Amino acid sequence: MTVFVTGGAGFIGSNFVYHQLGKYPQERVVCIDKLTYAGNMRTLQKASEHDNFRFVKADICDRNAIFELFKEEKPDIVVNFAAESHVDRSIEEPEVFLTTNILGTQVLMDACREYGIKRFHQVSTDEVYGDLPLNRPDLMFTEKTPIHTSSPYSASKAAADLLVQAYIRTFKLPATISRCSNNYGPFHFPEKLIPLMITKALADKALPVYGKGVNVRDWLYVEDHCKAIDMIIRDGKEGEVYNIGGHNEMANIDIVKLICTELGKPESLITYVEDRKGHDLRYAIDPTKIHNELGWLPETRFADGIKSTIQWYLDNRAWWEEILSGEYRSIEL
Ligand code: NAD
Ligand code: TDX
Repeated sequence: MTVFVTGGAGFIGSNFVYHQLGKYPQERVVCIDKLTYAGNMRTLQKASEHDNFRFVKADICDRNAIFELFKEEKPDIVVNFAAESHVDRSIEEPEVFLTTNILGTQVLMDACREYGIKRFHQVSTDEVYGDLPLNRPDLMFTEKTPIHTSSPYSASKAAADLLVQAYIRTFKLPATISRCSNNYGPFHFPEKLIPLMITKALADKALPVYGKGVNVRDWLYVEDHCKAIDMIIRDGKEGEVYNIGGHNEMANIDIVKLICTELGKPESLITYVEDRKGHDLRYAIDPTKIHNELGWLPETRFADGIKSTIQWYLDNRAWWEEILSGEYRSIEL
């Protein structure tokens, strides 16, 4: 069995690489990553010591390179994590989001059609459903919630989802889609809320909270996401969408205060800054389908996951300091 993991030098993709190599050491994992600012070879250092792991630097939009790799490796399963993933960057510069997130997905699916595949899995996001009001805790996103996007990022992910569904129907591509809530855990790039606040607090720098900090996200420990994807690619039904979420809604400000408490830093570091344009109010995933069909349940309680994540950033200072200094861009393994 050969599994292609695109975007495996990023946050969730790398956690998935380690999950696969740990659980199925006899299977081959080929990581394809362009190494944008979000990709980091240091993250894959341990993986690269594994006999069944191969890293290929390539852009998923590069049709020739991708087709060549499919021809050579004949993957059984492709899991597409590769994407531009940061909402704020999509507001500043939308174009690369459309190129990578939509056209890159198309190239991968065309290669799957050309060379044959057991399963193509698209890693999507809860952001394709738009947002929910803060005063209606009874509402949640199900797989039937209409697509309704807010940012160029979420619009590009939704466009990719529609394209995957078109390939499923038109070309009978054996594909699945998962839409997950906010992840946290090791190797999270320090531009996203949790790692940004941890690394800034450790340096006694201001903690920039957008607006009033009341926006709510549904946080899931990254390993639980990886386990869910593993279940979907092996036992999930072709053509289906699966929501993945932790039933763990938290307001941003409460997360930032918790990080201050855990690190023994004063809340006076918190600085309220201009709100994100089009800022989604609340995300909440209903994961009933994946629970009923595949038996998946989140295993890590937020109280434990956030503690071990903070500890990981304390134990792995070199990893994020190399990012802050920019040195990580020139690492070769
Ligand atoms: P990330 O930004 O940490 O990593 C993205 C990776 O993709 C990087 O290694 C980058 O180098 C690579 N990449 C970017 N453009 C590429 C291209 N054209 N060709 C090849 N590689 C390319 O992102 P992440 O947080 O790990 O997210 C992974 C996936 O999960 C994304 O598709 C994202 O939309 C989705 N997702 C993320 C979250 C979250 O909370 N982080 C939640 C739900 C869904
Ligand atoms: O400095 C900040 N201050 C702040 O208040 C940052 C970076 C964020 N925020 C707020 C904005 C959001 O309400 O924190 C919340 C979380 O922000 P991000 O970490 O940027 O994540 P979000 O916008 O929720 O998107 C994430 O979850 C869905 C991922 O980045 C996406 O890739 C995923 O699809």
